[in-house]
Amino acid sequence: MNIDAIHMREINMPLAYPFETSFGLTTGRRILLIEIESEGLTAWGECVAGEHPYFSDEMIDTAWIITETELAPKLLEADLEGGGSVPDVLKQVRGHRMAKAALENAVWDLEAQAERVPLAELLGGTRKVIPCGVSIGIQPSLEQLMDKIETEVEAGYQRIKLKCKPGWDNHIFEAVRKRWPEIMLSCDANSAYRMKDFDHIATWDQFKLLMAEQPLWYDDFYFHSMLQKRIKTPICLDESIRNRRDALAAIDMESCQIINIKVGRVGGFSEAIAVHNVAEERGVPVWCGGMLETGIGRAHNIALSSLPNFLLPGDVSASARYWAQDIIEPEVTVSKKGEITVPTGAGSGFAVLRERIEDLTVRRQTLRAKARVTA
Ligand code: OSB
Ligand code: MG
Repeated sequence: MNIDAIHMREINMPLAYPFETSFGLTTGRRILLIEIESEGLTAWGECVAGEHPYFSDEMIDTAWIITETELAPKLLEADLEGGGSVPDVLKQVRGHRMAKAALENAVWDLEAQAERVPLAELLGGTRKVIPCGVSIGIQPSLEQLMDKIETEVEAGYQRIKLKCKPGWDNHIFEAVRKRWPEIMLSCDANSAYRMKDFDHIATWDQFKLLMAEQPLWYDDFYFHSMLQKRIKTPICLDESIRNRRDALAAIDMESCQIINIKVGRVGGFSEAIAVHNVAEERGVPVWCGGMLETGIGRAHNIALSSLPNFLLPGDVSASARYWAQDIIEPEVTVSKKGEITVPTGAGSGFAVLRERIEDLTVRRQTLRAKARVTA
């Protein structure tokens, strides 16, 4: 399979609801989309790098330049077997995993279309439906938080994850547990705590959280393993896990009992599957994280979540929680049971709304393959 052209574009989309984490507030997204053309087919990928290098060291502008100057030219020269052969083509470039993932995932999507199979099946997925949770940002007040949770619990979501930070933790956990003693509840600190907070974090055990996500440094395993020895609440790692070896190290060191897999964070579907498999072999459940994706990235998250060791509800939720209008059709919807049905059509199973994307585009670039000499 040869790639004839790679179209890069930046779209700007306001979020329907602002999203606040311990590292900042997001009101709208600037998103790098990739469209690849190959032998009459076209497939899309979404780069999940943020507007700032706050969640990771990548941001949309670094992803743009690396894609344009390094990654896309390498991909255009390669003779690909499919999505699984992309990491080898891009391996000379260190890091920039979110930029790489957008390209690799588009190639997997293309391969699924060419083979006329659902992307989920091509990735090794087995589930017909996936269980869904929501990630609820830091709110201006406890009342607003309680209203949000009420809405999501009513909608059927199976797990509520609360973003937290020092000063926005115990009092909200307490209020939520008082009102909903039984819901599946977790928290995500995005690295907001330090060693001096170990005793404080140990008090969370009383709230029966399903997990505490990435409480400490974004690049740490060792101190998370020290913390895990002190608390009963299972630690889940997000930011720290960049690849399969990290997952192995974290599991062996007992730094976590659960892993959040974000396909962009680990560099694409190949590595996401490798993390999934190594966790499965060691009995560690995984779930699929979210990065405020448009429908393009969301469709890819749904396909990935259909793999067997995605045992816990992910942060993959309905399009309407993010966008007044999504850029795919149909929009992603969640049933009253809190499930998304995995599409059974070829490729991602969703149609991309090209006109709507055109309207949102603020920057574009096309790279084409050099004329190929065929024997
Ligand atoms: O840590 O999971 C995170 C969004 C941006 C950056 C980091 C994270 C998140 C989320 C959003 O939690 C989850 C979603 O897409 O709903
Ligand atoms: Mg997280």
